[in-house]
Amino acid sequence: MENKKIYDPSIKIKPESWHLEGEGVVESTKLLRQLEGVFADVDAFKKLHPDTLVYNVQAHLPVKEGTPGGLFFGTTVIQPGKVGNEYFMTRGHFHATADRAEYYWGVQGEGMLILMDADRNTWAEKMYPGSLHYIPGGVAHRVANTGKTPLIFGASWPSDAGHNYAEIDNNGFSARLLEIDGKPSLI
Ligand code: S6P
Ligand code: ZN
Repeated sequence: MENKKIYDPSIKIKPESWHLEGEGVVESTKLLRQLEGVFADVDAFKKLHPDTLVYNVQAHLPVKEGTPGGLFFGTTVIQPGKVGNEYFMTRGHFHATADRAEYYWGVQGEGMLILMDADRNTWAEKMYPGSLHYIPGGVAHRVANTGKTPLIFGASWPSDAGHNYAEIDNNGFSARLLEIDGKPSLI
């Protein structure tokens, strides 16, 4: 950076969709077939098209993953849908550096942030435009879209947090968010 020079930011967020545009944005998508074993109802899972889009993530990673002191920023869009009576949701994870915290916030749509501590106590917080969620270190997090439109949420997390997916892949959360009598319930 040059002394006294005024710059345009190298990255921008679209005001409505929170779509990220600019340098260093990485994108990934999760199709249903990449979420085998995540949903409880195996028969319902097999009946859906394996290429169904469940969610996509954009992330701005200005430093190398693992660098202490940096921050990452992301936008996740989860499509509406269910596998049986279980809402479309993210895979969910603890952080690899377990004590690292994260913020999530609701941008569009309706959903639920599902949280589980190291003792496997599971609870949830409602997500909607403007909801803000502090996820303490040591708490696994997953988001479900409980609405009829795409759920968009933002996230920011430390660049040395990393992801521990194995714990959730192997043991899941201790409760699932199911639609019971038309309403989301943790079962
Ligand atoms: C990263 C942050 C989010 C998630 C994204 C997808 O720490 O929590 O960007 O990666 O919402 O969820 P998951 O569980 O598939 O990584
Ligand atoms: Zn995280």
